[in-house]
Amino acid sequence: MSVTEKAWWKEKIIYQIYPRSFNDSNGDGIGDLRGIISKLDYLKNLGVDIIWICPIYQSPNDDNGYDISDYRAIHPEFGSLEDLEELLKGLHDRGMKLIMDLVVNHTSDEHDFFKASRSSLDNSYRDYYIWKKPKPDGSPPTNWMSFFGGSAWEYDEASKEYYLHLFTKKQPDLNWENPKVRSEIYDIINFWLDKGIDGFRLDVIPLISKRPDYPDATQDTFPKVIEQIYSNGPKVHDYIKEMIDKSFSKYDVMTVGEGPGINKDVALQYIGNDRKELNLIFHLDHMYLGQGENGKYTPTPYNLLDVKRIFNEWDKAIGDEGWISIFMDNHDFPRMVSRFGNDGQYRVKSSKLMCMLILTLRGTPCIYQGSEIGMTNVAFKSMSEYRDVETINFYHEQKKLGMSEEEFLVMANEHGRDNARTPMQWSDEKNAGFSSSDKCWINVNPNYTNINVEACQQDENSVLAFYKTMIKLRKQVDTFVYGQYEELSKGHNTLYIYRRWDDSSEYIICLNFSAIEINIASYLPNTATCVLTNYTSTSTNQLRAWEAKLLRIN
Ligand code: ISL
Ligand code: CA
Repeated sequence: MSVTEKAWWKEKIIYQIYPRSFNDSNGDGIGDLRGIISKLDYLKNLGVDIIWICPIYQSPNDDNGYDISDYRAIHPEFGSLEDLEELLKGLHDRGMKLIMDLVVNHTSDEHDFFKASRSSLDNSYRDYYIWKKPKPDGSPPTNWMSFFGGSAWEYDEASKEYYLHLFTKKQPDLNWENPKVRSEIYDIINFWLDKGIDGFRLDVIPLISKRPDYPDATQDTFPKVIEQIYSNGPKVHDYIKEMIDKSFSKYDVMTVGEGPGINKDVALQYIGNDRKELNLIFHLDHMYLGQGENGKYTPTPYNLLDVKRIFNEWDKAIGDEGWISIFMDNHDFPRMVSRFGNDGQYRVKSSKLMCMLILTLRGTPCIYQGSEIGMTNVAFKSMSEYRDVETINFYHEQKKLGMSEEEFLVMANEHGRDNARTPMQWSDEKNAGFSSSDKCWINVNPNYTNINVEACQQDENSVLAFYKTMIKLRKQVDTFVYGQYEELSKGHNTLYIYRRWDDSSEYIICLNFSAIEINIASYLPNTATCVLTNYTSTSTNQLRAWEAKLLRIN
């Protein structure tokens, strides 16, 4: 049997915090660092170890902090540097770790670098960003589309050139070809690592190297365009290696790359043990399922077979040579119980099923805030409730094409990023206990009266209780971390049954992604004992509606 190298970041469990929506300590309607500090015991008790916190730096918030105007300053709405240091100490005192978000493909257009860069053609910061002349007819240099709709090029009247922004026009892409840019970035990374943080999640890291010939996009879906044009440029590995060499290698920290466009065929170039690049990645193949020509607002159908195929192919492609994170949602995608489970009648059952899935697949689990209580998509009633720039931009585009608000809302309520960004539901009190303010930055999901942490804590069969049990189990049994993986239910469109095994033990995980009860005897050996199910009683060979069963093979 082949052997996987051991590492602390393979054995621990990541919990992702979206700070604006986690907990508001001072009643201004915006979550903040002191709000997180006051929930550290909750997190410890849940059993998670690595807290990844989305950007908290100075930012005009065009993309909620993913547009940074000062990398060394904390945004006052989140608190101060002292608060961050206290948070870090609070985590370390509890034996937990902190990783921050590093967004260095682009800055805010309000960053001093960009202000200088756009000020004139001969400013010394001009080539910190990517400027190109228009085509002879005045149109943008390429047909590239931004991730958030419209052209990825913005015309600058003063200098008569376009600058590149793969995201919003307030997020100009840095020019990594320029060694001065790279060295500024390494200084920023070291500034934070010197404070003692435990690593970074590297935002859109495969996008930092651009194709020098700037080819037009020709693929027919947006995820394919990402692979063809935006991701995995020719120098990306030189840059990552240099970054590791100049900063990360000097510290015992983890690096997790966010990987739009990193497919299974190129993954090992980033995470292969021999490459000395990133520790692990969040690949987005399963998240991008269903995206058509212009992305999520031109949807295409998919099903469980596609999800399983992606997990199977990735596991095979990586083997013992590298490592990934396992997650089914984050701040950019709908809530996993609404997307892959059943958030109606079977919300509790299917939330537990999703929990068993992410905690028993092969890779470091990442739990997004609120999943542990089964939070769902929100179904806003009006576009005025939406805050996300992506949703709003696409709305304006679709409106021009004749779509009504009602029609667009149906799509936004299914695909929009704000589904995951409504405030954490702590209790059935005002604003779900998230904030004492009369107005939160985004509305609370009205289902908080029923779905909240306090209610879960009073119920021994709650989603939260199930998470705690699964987290303990994952940590007790090495097989779930390092063991091999194989799907047993290939070709079945509602069953996901797989085994995890090593020299010491073997488990079979049986997940029913439907409300139809089914006999699974043909998948099981005679010697299976049930360790855990999301039902209160056990049943031998039947898998009931949305049942998740963990079996030990003796
Ligand atoms: O959000 C997405 C789909 O709706 C993704 O395509 C997302 O844009 C992509 O995964 C990159 O995401 C990251 O960088 C963005 C930021 O808006 C996201 O929040 C972040 O996770 C730009 O910094
Ligand atoms: Ca606040």
